[in-house]
Amino acid sequence: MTQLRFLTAGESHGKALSVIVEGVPAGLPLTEDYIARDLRRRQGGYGRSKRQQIEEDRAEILGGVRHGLTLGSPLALLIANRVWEDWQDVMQIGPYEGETKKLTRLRPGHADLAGAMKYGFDDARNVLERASARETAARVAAGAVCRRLLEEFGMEVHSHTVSIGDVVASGDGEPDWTAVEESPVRCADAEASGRMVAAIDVAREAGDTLGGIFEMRATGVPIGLGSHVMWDRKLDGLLAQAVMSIHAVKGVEIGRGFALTGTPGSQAHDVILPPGQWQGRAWRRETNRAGGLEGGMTNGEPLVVRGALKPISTLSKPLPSVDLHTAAEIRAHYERSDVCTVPAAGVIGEAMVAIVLAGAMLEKFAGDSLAEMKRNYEAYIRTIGPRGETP
Ligand code: EPS
Repeated sequence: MTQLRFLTAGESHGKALSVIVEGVPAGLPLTEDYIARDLRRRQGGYGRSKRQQIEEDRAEILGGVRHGLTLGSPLALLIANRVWEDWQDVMQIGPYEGETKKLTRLRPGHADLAGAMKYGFDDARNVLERASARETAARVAAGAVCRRLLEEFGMEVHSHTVSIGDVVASGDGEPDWTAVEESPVRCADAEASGRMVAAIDVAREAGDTLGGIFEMRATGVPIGLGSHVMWDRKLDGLLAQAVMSIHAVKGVEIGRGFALTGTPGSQAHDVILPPGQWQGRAWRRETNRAGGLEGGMTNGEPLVVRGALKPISTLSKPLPSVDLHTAAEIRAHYERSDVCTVPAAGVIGEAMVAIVLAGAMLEKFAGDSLAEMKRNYEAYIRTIGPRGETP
């Protein structure tokens, strides 16, 4: 059984989102304010819909914490949906006497059609309510808990926007994280940031949407998380699944991933430096093209994972489609929508990376309490020098 697991529940316009996180060790300091910071970051970013002006996401801790410290029991978190006030009829939980309008104008690119076929629905609302990326608020709350755990081991997870539409940020390597957080599109390149905002304005004006690429970077990651021995223990595979599961993601890349395919092997790998150049940390590399992962394991370099987000499928100038009931040609459904969610996707990506890393840390340094986990971690760290020096 995995050491750490989480489950989310709740519909986009239902009463609330909820999440249970199980496997967090006892003794971890955790507050609602800490989780709120990431929830706020997820709601930001230029190009979001009016929905974000309605919601003010905050996770209430319902269980698993006492006097500011986790108990080792499951954490239960609740995020209210403010829109619920206006959706109580449409989303009523008990049997409904009246008529609510069925949603039948299928949106190409959304889960509407396949979901309705699979679950036997004649109302696509039953699909879209859960397929909605609103669910990522619950993931980000779970991710914040995991981030808190990782911090105890000196690990940090950041993200930034690499591209939106055809505007690509310049610069390689670690961006200035303060500049990222200050940018309306979470991009450290100020000039590209301005052009991204302009591109979003053009798309909005045209009734269109924009996708892009977001990148997560985790630092302080110890060597040896994950494993080479079995396919479902490889950390790169677990990270790929986690990031791919974010709504609208169509591609995941680790390190220089796709670009390496056009590079000879002599220039594709990360030379292992001699101890004289280690600067305080064992086994330094000259470069980090592998994105901190070799053989399905972390190699001590920063983890670099990218996600490719397709443009949002709900368009204010809807695409041609057909009706779910009659198959008549119509235009797809539109109520309101985001124009671009790449900045938010980075924050969600951080959460997914933090969740996978926390799981890998718990697998390797298992402990029922944070103190026990730290003892296991420190004992391992003492063993990772050159074998001739290992105690
Ligand atoms: C979404 C549609 C929009 C987004 C929503 C995701 O919601 P609504 O239909 O209420 O305008 O705003 O994202 C969020 C609510 C959120 O918090 O991220 C979709 O169809 O995926």
